[in-house]
Amino acid sequence: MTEKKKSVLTWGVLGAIVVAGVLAGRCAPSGPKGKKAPAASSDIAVAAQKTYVAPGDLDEYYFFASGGHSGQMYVYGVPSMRHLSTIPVFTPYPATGYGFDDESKAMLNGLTWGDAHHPAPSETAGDYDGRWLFINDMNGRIARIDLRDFKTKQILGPVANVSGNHSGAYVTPNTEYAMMGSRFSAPVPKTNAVGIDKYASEYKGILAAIRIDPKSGEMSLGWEIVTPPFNWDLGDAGKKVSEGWMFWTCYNSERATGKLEVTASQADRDYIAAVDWKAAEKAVAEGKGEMMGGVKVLDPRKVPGLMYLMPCGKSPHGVDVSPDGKYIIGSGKLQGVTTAFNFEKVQTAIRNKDFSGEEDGIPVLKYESIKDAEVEVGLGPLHTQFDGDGYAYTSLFVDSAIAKWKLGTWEVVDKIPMSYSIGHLCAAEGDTVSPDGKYLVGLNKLSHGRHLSVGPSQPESSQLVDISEEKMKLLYDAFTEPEPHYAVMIKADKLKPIEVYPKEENKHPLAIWDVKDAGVTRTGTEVLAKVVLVRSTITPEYIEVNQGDTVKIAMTNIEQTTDELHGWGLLDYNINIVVDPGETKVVTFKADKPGVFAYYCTNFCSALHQEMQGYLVVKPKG
Ligand code: K7E
Ligand code: CUA
Repeated sequence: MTEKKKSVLTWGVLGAIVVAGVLAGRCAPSGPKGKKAPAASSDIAVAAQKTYVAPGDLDEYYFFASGGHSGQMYVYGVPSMRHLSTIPVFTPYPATGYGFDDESKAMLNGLTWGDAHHPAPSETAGDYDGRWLFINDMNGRIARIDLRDFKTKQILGPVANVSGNHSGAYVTPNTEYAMMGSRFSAPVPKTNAVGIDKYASEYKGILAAIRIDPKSGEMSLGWEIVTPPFNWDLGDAGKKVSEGWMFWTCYNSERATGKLEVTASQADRDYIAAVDWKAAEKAVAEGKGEMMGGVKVLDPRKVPGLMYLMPCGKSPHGVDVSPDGKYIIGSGKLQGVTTAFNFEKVQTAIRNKDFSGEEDGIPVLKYESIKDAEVEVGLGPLHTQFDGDGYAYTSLFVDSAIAKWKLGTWEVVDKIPMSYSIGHLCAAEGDTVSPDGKYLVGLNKLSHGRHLSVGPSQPESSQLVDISEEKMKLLYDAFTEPEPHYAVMIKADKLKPIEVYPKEENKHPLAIWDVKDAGVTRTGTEVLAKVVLVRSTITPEYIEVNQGDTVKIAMTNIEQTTDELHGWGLLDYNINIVVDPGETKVVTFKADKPGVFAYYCTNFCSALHQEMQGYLVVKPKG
């Protein structure tokens, strides 16, 4: 290869990073396209080297991004920002057959979408332990993904009384609880259809805790707290010195209805709720909760010490607890500062009854007494993440930038523009007791022409930032499907996913491991077909039933080889199953359409994949 060709090739590789723009000037989203200031080529070369993961090499981190209203979870590698996998959670996903087989269909329970915002890995002593990943759905649900196989294992909810569960799924430092909350206060119970004119008095906010079994990860209803009709927005669990407490932000403490962008911004301050969850546990154990919709609901008026309100800049969004648990960071999202509240001062104010008022009997702590600093981060602070060196990183929606500042000295030391309009941000293990620093991803709401046009439905942009040095440096632009809100970054070596389901672990009652056990049995109008999937045959290759029969197909992929998935797609019946190696899946349906219908393996598995097919014959009724 000539030198010239080589350099052209190198620049081809680097081109992708050029687009990322180490430049990223603060061009307004409406600015002219394709006119970007040239970056210094040395910066580009450094960025390229830092993000380039050579063929065969592996990324250093897993990056789990919520899929927003796609209802899914996207998995990327960092620093390459390559999309590795999509984990369907609240939405059927034909690629993995999710939502088609009996089990996943039952889990979705008729709902075909969700709005998933905040993933939360399980923690032990405040650190990611690599076992599970929880994620909220606005529709009052929470899901658990098992990180052993990257599959959704449980969906809990819709949980009674919760309306618009935005403020989850933050978990406590030893995964005792995940959090929930009502963004849209409603009558409790919701079936009590009181008119909106009674909003201020009859509508109620709900904060909720979902119990997690420490061995199995199984979620169950914990308890709820009934609150004034605020809009509970985000949450975080206390850690270390603040362990045992949960925090939630709210907007609209005005209890207004209609034109909220104006009416809910009248007061100077809204609140961060501070809830002593150990006190909640105790109160529930003492029988102080009232059973409503199958869950114990606590009234803070009847449980003194349960809940306090910390005044915060108006209309706050995120609330984030520092790695040592000392500071609670909350920002009015219309302001230019973020407040660092001091947990010890909160405790002192509680002891001294240093209150400035109350809301329906819930004491409001005095702002001046509990804050340590107002940090001048810039306009529109939303969310904060941390590194291991005592720095905090706050996303600025209005400024479209990230501010880096020091905990304790409150000095803003650096800023980097984001393209464009950053929402959440995610640092490596940046919400744990021991953040890694290194990488930070800005989860931007707009991508705005920094990619080939794909029509009006544009992707979002996620920008990778190097935070290993004093100055933040933009490394890479990745484009993602809508819509990551929050994401978490986990050190890759913490996860040890399996690649096949070991045969000896498959305890499914309908599993078979030998083609001679495959076949069809009938009990009245119920037909059971035990099916073996293995390269390159579906056994049996012919299934005959009568119109009106209930047909149950139990298929086992008897492969024990990595990546040897098989599918079972049944034409005209809208059935699409994908079975991983060593797995058994069941689908039950009514054979209501007479005729001959082909089924075939949908997942390319061998040179003779095309031959992996069969027929379902449905004989018409007499
Ligand atoms: Cu988009 Cu956490 Cu739902 Cu902030 S949330 S940006
Ligand atoms: Cu099995 Cu394709």
